[in-house]
Amino acid sequence: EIPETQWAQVFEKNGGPVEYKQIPVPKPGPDEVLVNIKYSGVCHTDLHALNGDWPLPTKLPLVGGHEGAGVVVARGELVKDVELGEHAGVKWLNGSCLACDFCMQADEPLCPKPDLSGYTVDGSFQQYCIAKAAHIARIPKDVPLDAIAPVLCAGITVYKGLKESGVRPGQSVAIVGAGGGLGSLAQQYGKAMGLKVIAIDTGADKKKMCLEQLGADSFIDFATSSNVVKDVQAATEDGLGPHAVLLVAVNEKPFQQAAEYVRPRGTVVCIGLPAGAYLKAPVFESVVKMITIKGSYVGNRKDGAEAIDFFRRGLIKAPFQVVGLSELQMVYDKMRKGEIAGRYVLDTSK
Ligand code: 8ID
Ligand code: ZN
Ligand code: ZN
Repeated sequence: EIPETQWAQVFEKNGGPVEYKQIPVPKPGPDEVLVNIKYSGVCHTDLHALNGDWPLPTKLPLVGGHEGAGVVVARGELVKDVELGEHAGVKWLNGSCLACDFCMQADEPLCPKPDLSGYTVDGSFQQYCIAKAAHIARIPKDVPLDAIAPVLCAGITVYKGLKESGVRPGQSVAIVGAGGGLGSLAQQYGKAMGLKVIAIDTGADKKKMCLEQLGADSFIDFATSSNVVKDVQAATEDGLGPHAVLLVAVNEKPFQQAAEYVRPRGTVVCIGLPAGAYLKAPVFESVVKMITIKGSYVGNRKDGAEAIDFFRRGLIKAPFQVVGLSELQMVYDKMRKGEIAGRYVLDTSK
């Protein structure tokens, strides 16, 4: 029995506030499923959407959220291969056309007509959420729904980013923004892939988490370091810098600095999306070091399945804190101040 109404976090205009209130439970279309969301991670992207940070308008009013983990409770008439009761994840890519040049090559994040959860369509900060059946993440029943929620965006994104970097086992990666949601998972995926991890962020809590819980080989505090470039290079065995840099910070500065410390022939992967930011790199060093600078945007369905499988095999353990869906505003307040080590996960039942 699916109820007529449900609890959700909704905002009417960019800038907020977010309002915890009752709204109708949506009905899935022919190619869609309805997922009873049990837990949803809170990604910094949700805050960008609320702020209206990006040159892409959001739906309004909007239910945010795109790390939703739950149970399929209804399906449209065209959906044959998803059973009621199955565990499923609602990801950033809620749907794509599956017919364009990019979708046909499994590059569906590049689809020109995507549905984006918690951005162009209502997302997972509600108890019942719709997703295109073709795009849901399949979550094995032995995987806990609270812990897997952050994997559905943060995990998939950093896993894809590491693959895009071309880095190989035994090589080194600098994770910039290591103490946040994406950064903490990036360290775990990096470790699982056999990489040496240099974590860059700030504060004693994040330092402790990176070194003691996430397995970073070294930690550089960007706020207290007198020379981040030198410190990052010094953290590699031969002093020549890391093979790859994953930029997951919400700040322009490191996007203008990474090219200076990345290793010759190395790759800088841009993932974080600070508002209005520009990349910058010195032409001379970029040329004579033969570096690559690229962007990476979530992952395709297969990346998602692989990222979940890493978790299922016990390779991914990143800290998260569970609070009620009703407490989203508190999470945003902490996120704005950069006070979150790891991820917050919302329990939609309270
Ligand atoms: O597909 C994508 N490209 C994608 C997917 C998901 C998220 C991109 N994102 C984007 C988000 O929109 C956001 O801009 O990645 C960024 C990071 O998301 P998050 O991990 O959810 O944010 P967070 O938990 O707030 O962590 C950010 C961390 O960056 C650190 C902060 O201290 C925080 O721990 N940081 C900052 I701000 N400035 C830094 C600096 N100069 C820094 N760390 C190192 N150096
Ligand atoms: Zn996200
Ligand atoms: Zn498409």
